[in-house]
Amino acid sequence: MIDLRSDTVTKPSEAMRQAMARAEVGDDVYGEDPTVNRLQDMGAALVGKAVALFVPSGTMANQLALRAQAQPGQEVIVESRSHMVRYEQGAGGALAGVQFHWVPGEHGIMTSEQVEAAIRPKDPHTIQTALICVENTHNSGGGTIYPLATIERIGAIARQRGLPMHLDGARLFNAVVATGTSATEYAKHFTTVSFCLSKGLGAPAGSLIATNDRDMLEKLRRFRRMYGGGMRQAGVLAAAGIFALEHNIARLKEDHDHAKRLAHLLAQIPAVTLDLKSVETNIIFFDVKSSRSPADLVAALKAEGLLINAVGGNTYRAVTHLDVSADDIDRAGQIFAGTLAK
Ligand code: TLP
Repeated sequence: MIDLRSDTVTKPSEAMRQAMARAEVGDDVYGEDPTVNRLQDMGAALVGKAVALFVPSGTMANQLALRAQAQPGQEVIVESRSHMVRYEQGAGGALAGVQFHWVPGEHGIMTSEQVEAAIRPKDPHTIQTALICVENTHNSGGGTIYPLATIERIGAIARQRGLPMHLDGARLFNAVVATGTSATEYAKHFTTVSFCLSKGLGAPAGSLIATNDRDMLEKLRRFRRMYGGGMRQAGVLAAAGIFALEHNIARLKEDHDHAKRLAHLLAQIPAVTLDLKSVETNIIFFDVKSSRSPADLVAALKAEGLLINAVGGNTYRAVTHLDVSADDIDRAGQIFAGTLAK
């Protein structure tokens, strides 16, 4: 089966499993797991921050960032199709008690003018803005990369208005590899930066949230405990994260090349509408005109050995990752064309 539903489906390689099996562990709620501590130090250094916290998921990293940097009843600026809006089960409202101020970006990218206009005035009637969030790369935007200049402009506005910023960098390293801009350069405008080990980097679970502010780290640690994310001998998972950071960053380029190749194959199919320029990293969104319903088309593709996600309307998502080869990509193109021709 060629599984292009997400880069979350990657399975730990044999070498990664060996690193996990050998991991030295301790109780991480006491701060005593040496492998977790090493991963946190590595992760912080990679994004140019002083400290980082290992958490079970990207969702928890985002939620801790919201909980630690906004008060219930305050407002958080987010892009309207961001993961925090679409895919976190309303946790921003349910757990942090914040209201989201949605900004509709182009392919998920907000402009600094839009962000500035969304900041609330400091008058006694108006809800108060607490935090600005940016998602890079932007998942629902199509794996799109924030131009560094846009982040710099948003950062300058945030500083001027005294607002912290959080980066949902679930796929930050895809942006890094695609542009050559360092993670530190992207991260320096943000108070908190999260990135996932369990997407294209290939670890089975885990994310890191990094900051320069040690008081912030302690807040994040308290809220991690509150949210049930304090793990014990988590070094077994952290070892997979270390392996991922050591071996799987540069190879993300292969995933990007595969995505471009697949996009090119799909775009040749008459029933498919796909903007080739929109494919910047490892995520492809496209529309299909078909007499089948999306569920039926997904099932028909599955029967031929290809998994993709229908994401609403006539739109579909395919994501490349380290468990798909160049041959798989060609095969996926053939399956798609063959199934739509039937
Ligand atoms: N995204 C998943 C699904 O939840 C949609 C996927 O298959 O793409 N931020 C961004 C930008 C993400 O894309 C995701 C996962 C997360 C956060 C959350 O990560 P996890 O799944 O570890 O909670």
